[in-house]
Amino acid sequence: AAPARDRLRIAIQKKGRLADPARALLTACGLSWRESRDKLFCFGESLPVDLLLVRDDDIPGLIADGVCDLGIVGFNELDEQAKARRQIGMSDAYQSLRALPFGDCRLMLGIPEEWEWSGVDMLQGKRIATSYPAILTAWLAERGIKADVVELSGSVEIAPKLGTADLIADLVSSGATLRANQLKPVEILMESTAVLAGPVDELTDSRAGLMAMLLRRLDGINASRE
Ligand code: PRT
Ligand code: ZN
Repeated sequence: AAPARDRLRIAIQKKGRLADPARALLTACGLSWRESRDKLFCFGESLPVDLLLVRDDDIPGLIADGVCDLGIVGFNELDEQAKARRQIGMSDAYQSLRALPFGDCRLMLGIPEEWEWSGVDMLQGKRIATSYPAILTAWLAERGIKADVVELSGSVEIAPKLGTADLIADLVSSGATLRANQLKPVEILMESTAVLAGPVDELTDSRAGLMAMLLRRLDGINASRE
């Protein structure tokens, strides 16, 4: 187990879609920070709750390793890394504690506009580009489909045009990116929102009380929104 600490550490995205809403939500929970110049670490002032500003991809691992106690991350990223861990026989190290009211998107299959979608069987033998190989692999296996999963870290939507894949599985919100690349959405693999993630094992030191208080405040904010 990680050593006892008396300050809670929350990882949020440094830059990107979830950075501002995550910070705004934590501010609404009554947290405030003394900004550090490098802005990687923000020291909590109103409460002993510090922020770590990182890439979203790093958040599940930081919780798994006990470096951070909580994180705000897309469920898509959390689940991708959870599935990847399971595929290599590792145990679950984090979980989603609360769904949050931002970061909504869908992980969808996008096929060339000129294809006529006749169902998942037409995926047999195809090459599918994605940044979510573990989710896609599990989804294909559940349906008994053998396809090549082509892992790309970015610019997934141009893979069909480049000839590196036949179709893609990527996040979609408005659908404009698919359209701009002459692709159309045909199948939802996952609905996602930002989530507050935490460890599977409960904390036992003074951080437990801080975490419980934060969750109560969060639930209060969510309830007043409804
Ligand atoms: O630098 P870092 O690694 O932290 O950031 P990142 O580039 O990996 O993540 P970022 O900021 O792009 O997204 C963070 C999280 O926001 C994702 O993990 C999702 O949970 C959530 N989210 C919500 C989205 C979208 N909507 C979204 N539309 N993430 C990405 N997109 C991309 C999508 O990949 C595609 O390229 O936007 C494009 C599609 O958008 P539409 O509106 O054209 O359909
Ligand atoms: Zn990322």
